[in-house]
Amino acid sequence: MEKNNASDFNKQEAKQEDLGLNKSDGTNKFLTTNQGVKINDDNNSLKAGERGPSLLEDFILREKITHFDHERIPERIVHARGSGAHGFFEVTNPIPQFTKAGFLQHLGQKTPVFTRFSTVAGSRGSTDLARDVRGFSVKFYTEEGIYDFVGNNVPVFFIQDANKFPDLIHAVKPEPHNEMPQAASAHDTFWDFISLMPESMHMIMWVMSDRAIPRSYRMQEGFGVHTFRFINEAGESHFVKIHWKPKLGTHAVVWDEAQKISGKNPDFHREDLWEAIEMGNFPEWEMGVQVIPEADEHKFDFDLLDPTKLVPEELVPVTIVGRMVLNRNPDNFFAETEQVAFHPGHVVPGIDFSNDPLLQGRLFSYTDTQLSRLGSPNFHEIPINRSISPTHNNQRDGHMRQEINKGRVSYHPNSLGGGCPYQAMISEGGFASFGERIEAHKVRERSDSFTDHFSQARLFFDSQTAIEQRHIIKALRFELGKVESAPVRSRMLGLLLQVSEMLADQVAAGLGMKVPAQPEKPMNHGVGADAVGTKEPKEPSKSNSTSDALSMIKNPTVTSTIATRKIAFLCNDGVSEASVAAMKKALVERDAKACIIAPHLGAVPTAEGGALAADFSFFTASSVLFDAIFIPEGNVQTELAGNLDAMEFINDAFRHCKIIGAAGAGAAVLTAPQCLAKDKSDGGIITADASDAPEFISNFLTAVAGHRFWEREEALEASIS
Ligand code: HDD
Repeated sequence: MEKNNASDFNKQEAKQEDLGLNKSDGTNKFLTTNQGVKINDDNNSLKAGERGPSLLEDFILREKITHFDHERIPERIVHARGSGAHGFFEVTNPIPQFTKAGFLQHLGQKTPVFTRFSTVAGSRGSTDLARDVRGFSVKFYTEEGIYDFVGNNVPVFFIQDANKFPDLIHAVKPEPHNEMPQAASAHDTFWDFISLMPESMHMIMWVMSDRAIPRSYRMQEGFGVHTFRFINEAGESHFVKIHWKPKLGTHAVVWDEAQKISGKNPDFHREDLWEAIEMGNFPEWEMGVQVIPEADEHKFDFDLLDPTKLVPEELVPVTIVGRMVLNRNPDNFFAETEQVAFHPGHVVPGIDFSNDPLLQGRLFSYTDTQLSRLGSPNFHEIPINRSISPTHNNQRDGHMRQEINKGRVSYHPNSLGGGCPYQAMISEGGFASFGERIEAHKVRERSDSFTDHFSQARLFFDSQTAIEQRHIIKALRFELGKVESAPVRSRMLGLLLQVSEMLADQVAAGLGMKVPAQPEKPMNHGVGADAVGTKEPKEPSKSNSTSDALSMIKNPTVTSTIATRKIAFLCNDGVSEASVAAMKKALVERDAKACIIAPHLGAVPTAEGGALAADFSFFTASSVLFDAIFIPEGNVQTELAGNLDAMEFINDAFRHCKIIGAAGAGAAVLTAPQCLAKDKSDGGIITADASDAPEFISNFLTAVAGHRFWEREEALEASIS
């Protein structure tokens, strides 16, 4: 389709205009059949008499039911559950020295994008808060065609070779005999597989960390995982790792909270993304690159082609090149978010692949999966997938073909069509693969440089704060605690031992087991003695290095903003309107949201004789859906202590290390015998005699900006074991 000229690409609306060609709105229109015939009665089927049988002749009924019967398509085999949004990518630091990709050349240049976030293991209707990796995919509608970034919120992967992907996914999905558990890795088949795959150990550290339970899609990093190549105008190649850093910082919830959110609001992340965009709080990330010259390929003590390894930011810093802003929700979930089809093989000139064997396998898988999911090789014609740069080739026909190709010529070379469409020279933007020199034997083998499975797992664990390490230990205790097979648990302890003795000991203590003296040989090296193509894992390096960028708490991307945070105001009848108003004003000024939670919906009478409108009742809301709580002043606030739901609200907030602000009689609620916070005042509990006490509000806001008061957790469980 010939729709856009080059200047259109500099405005974000280019893709919206393109989608507009397919948009439909029934407002003030007649109801019709799909053939355009106006319908006179959409309530009754055609029958032989009022009480008689329906007639086969009823084409209106048949069309409606037939369409309905076919409304579902197969869900994605992985990443089935997800949410997407439109936006733009803007260059803030052009990098023509590294890549000739047209969309990265000029300062201020904008490219429309559609971005989808997802969980991996669960079905389409599963909870957002599963412990899982999050998919992070960005479709760039560039002037030179579609570029898809298809990454995760974790920079490494479980396996090194795409050949193991079906095994990994079979192991983590619900078990095949009884289809349980849904959206969870805490079951035998997953840990059986992992315990036999030492290469997964680095990824396991990430997935057991709080990275796997993000507070929001808007508060997580993104990583391309593989090493890719950038090719510049001179044809020079640089290896590159792509990062996304969220403007709101990288934050997580705690596991008990995640499980409760899954019950209270399984759409928590979906709703959060949708609401933020609707409210004009557009989520934003910076895109950065770690660039490594070809000549430095072998400079590291790990292999750049190994997807279970990251390049520490201390070794190669991340250079920020642009920002992505998501500023528009889809009009139709199915048409856009469900039908969007990403593919790491959708690249533009200036971006190329490395020989990472996981990436190489992915390059096959993604088109193949769209054929069964979307049903036709014409999936690129679905509006959300359609390039806004012109497409012309000799591919024809197939299910649901939309394009009407003119002329008698559908082959190349041809003379009857004047040789058209014609090939583009490289200087005209034609894509040419990087001419890497390869001289090799055909083998089914892994390089020796892929055999160090533990050093970076250790690097990750050692880089975490004590709080984060405790969360990893608890996650492993939970997950392995759900595993019935003792040999699987024991084998896992053997692997953990090679990451950290402390980690293995602590997990073992939680499981009531002993760490095996010797790590058990993985089955593919031992029990199945004829196994081929695998190698003994290397001893981990003994270096005690750490990387602050790997810790969410130490990570420099943590910001101190409270923008878009949700604060629950616990209000009994008789609450002080002035106290509510003062705190609300301060929050709104900083783009945070205040929600009134009361014993009932409707009007909450205030001490001043007015009324506040309750957003939720204690029955419909829960602390886990908010970032912090505030208990305003008001004479009858102490009665909240007698409300079981209100106390559960406060106790959960305390347990999850949330900031609790309370003023006047509101603060008295915290001294009730049934309150976990009783006698446990800490830096996360901000109280004052009155809301207008000096510094009270600003102290509360500063504490909320710190996300959680983690030290409380230490006090709650004096010892992990
Ligand atoms: Fe994959 C979907 C990310 C390895 C095969 N993958 C999919 C999505 C993301 C990723 C974000 C969802 C895209 C969307 O929102 O529609 N996948 C990754 C990452 C990997 C990875 C970061 C490792 C670094 N994937 C991987 C391998 C294979 C696949 C090794 C197969 C050999 N992935 C698929 C797939 C999916 C998919 C089956 C399912 C739906 C789809 O592609 O469109 O083809």
